[in-house]
Amino acid sequence: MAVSEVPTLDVQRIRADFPILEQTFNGKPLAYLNSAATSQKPRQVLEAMTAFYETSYSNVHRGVYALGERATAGLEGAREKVRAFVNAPSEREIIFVRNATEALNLVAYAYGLARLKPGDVVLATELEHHSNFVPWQYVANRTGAEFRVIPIDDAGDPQLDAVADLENVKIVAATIVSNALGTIGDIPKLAAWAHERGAILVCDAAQAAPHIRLDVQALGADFIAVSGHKMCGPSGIGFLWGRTELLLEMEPFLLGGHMIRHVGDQTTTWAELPAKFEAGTSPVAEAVGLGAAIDYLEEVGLEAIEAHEHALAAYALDVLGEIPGMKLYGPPAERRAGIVMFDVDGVHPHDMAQILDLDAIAIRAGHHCCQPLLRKLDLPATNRASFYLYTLPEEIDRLAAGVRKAKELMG
Ligand code: C6P
Repeated sequence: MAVSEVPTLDVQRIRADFPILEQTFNGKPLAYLNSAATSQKPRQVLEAMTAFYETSYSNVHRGVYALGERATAGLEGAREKVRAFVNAPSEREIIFVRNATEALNLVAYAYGLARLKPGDVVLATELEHHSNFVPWQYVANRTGAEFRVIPIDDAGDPQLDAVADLENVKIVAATIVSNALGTIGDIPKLAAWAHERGAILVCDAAQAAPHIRLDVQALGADFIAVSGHKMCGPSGIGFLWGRTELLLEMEPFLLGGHMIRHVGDQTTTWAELPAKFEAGTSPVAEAVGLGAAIDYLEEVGLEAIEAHEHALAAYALDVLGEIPGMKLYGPPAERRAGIVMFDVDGVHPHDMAQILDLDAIAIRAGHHCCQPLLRKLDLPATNRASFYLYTLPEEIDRLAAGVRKAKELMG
């Protein structure tokens, strides 16, 4: 193994926290290289959820009894952890949702659909995951606004000159970290560009929150959307952060219990933030799990995780780059999270993933929910390996050996 940079993480000690990684498939240890799809969960998160269910579970904000208060404290304690995690000015700006997709739809419907009109322009980058592309395309079509795509260069950076002359830009949608190329975007620059035009910037932080330190006050975006399951938390919970003034102006997205102040026969008034956007029974145990995941990531250190991923990305680009017929996409390692998208001459990406699976190496094949990007690259599908705090360089060696084997088999 020839990793020259960091890893400052004690990866073996971290791996001991992840029971799932102890398994073998086909008699071989699991090399889970698909963390961008979803991360694995440490014991600390699983135990926090079990303990919560065993001692504190109840509905929240409703029961006037001790157990209900305990459950409410669990939910609201998690909200405070999320607030601190992204350095939001207020807990009222943290809205719990199911995942980043729901957070982005919330903004598209409650902000976009309500405000856009013919003549307005909505921009999304060519790098976007469908979750930060399709909702904007849809609300633009519904309102008569124009939907335009910001082209990107080979590193994944948006080419703002191409859209600089557009007038009436109202919304710019951009990812902080690409799930396909791994590119870490320059969000403060993009926020300044959007704000100069009187537009808001809606950021997809699904791949950023797990891997790099986020500070919403320094980023300058107006909304960010996060999924808990990609950052060591459970599935079924994510969050939207938005500026108070925008959240206050917006109409609700989902209607029903908990989000009301007064229900009259003809009209209803809305609860305060964040309840206005949290209709129905909250994902309470999931929030507790997300809070435990944040504690876990903070204890390991986001900066150490990011450095570890840069080192792994650099190593992967080196060892995969030596394979004949290998095509690698995206920016240099220091500008990307632990994500490497590749394509090998003569081996279909789905065959590649299946052959690697025989050696218990799990990677993703397909369009990665980024059809606009794949169209630009003129490819129907690629492979993607993605790393996290528990990934070992040896697993990347196994990936490279598996890719060579697949080439021989298919060649
Ligand atoms: N990307 C991947 O394999 P949800 O499904 O709502 O938790 O996350 C959606 C999403 C939004 N933005 C980005 C940048 C993402 O990467 C994802 C999820 C997974 O790349 C599944 S398609």
